[in-house]
Amino acid sequence: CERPDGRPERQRLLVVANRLPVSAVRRGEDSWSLDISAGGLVTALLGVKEFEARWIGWAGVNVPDEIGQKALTKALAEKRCIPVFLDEEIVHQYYNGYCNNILWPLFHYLGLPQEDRLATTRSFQSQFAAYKKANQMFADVVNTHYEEGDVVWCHDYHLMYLPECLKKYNTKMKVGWFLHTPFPSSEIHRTLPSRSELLRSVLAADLVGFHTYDYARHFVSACTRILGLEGTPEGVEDQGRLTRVAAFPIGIDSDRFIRALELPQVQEHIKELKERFAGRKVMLGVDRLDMIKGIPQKILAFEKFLEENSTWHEKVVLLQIAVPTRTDVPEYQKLTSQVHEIVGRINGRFGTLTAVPIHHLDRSLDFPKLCALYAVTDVALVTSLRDGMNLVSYEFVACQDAKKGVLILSEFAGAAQSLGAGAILVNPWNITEVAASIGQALNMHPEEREKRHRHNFHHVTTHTAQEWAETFVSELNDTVVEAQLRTSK
Ligand code: ADQ
Repeated sequence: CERPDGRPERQRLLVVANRLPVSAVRRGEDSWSLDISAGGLVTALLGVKEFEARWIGWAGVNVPDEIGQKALTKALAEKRCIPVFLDEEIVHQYYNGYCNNILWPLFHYLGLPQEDRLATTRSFQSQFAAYKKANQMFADVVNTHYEEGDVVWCHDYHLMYLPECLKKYNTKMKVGWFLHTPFPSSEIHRTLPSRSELLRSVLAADLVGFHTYDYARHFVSACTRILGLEGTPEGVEDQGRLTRVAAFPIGIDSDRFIRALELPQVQEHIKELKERFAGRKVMLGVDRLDMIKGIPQKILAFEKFLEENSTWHEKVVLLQIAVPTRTDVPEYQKLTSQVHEIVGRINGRFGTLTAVPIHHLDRSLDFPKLCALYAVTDVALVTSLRDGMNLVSYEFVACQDAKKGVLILSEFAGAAQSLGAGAILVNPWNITEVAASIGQALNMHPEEREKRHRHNFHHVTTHTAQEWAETFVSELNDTVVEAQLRTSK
């Protein structure tokens, strides 16, 4: 069954990401239970109906024995998932080491902690070797399952070495690579010892995508300055071969959030929350507990607001929901204690027998509770120090059509470029400015709130996750056709 352009009706899409969209728990020697773990990427790709998608990635567990591997492979196949088995040493060096200790902070402009700097410099080569080895293992699995005409879509900073490995197997494979984090200024990228190898490998892809035009521009300028290649409006050219580079801003499945608000369970939560916080304005933060999210900065700005606005004491509450991540990493443990300490101090300072100003939860909320919280919020606070996009700001807007609450948004989140006209943009490092914005948001006239909300709601409901994925894959198909035409001339 073919379309007029010769492509099959439902093209096969191999989505390659470090983690599969399911969490696996071993129940016995040869039995596993699987849970779909929802996140931005999972929701985005589950909503895309045009393709027959298969996922390739690590299941997040060490499975050293053959019986376990066979059973897990079989269970995952029912969910259209294909595992890459990584042993503990590789995970330690590739995932904890090179990905999370080197690339993640670097791409978010965060330096390494002082005490880790030298240690990281020493272990750099072995971690990069493990990174390449892991990427090669992903490539082997892709190559085994690849069929002619498939589109291979590689995701994120974990797999920057993958495009080159794939093209070595088959130059005709259609390969796209998308980065979910920011791509930093070339001056930052050039500090990475493996800077050239990573850029060259990414350039082996046919299409390279980023959330914003700025990240794309940083990437092209890194290729120009570090590799001496020519940057063009279309991308990067190397000896007549063009790698297309462009911005593809991600979105959410907005309908899923809007529909959820009608569910009786969500309505029930909304009622409870309204009763619980009656007479108080609700401010909300929802983040993974990560350095990049600027949680201490957000809480300090709220403290400053309370210091300067005694009339608001007991009339406003900040709910900060922070889901712990990378809990085995000392720096993340330090961040958790730091947040707890600041929250304790502020609650001690401004709390009364009947009300505390901050409710901080170290946990994930289920979808109905999350939607209800978004819906009752008056002001959402997103203070990321850097963030590729930030989907929480999109989810908040999707749930606010009744209330028309205000979004305070860091100018360092990619979302600032799409929701900037409706949000109050802030520099999260400037707590005086953030505190003033909290006052502005709480006192905003309903007409202005409505106008700002309309702008953001329109954007969030028209630039969806599905549209993002379809645009990327269709651009990838077109890029490959154009390249074939160019070489056949
Ligand atoms: P993240 O850094 O994880 O994603 P974000 O885009 O905000 O950041 O997505 C987080 C997701 O997790 C949201 O869907 C949110 O609802 C959920 N979540 C967060 N905290 C939660 C909690 N306490 N309880 C329940 N759910 C919670 C990375 C990049 C981003 C980029 C995305 C997608 O860092 O910049 O936007 O990928 O490309």
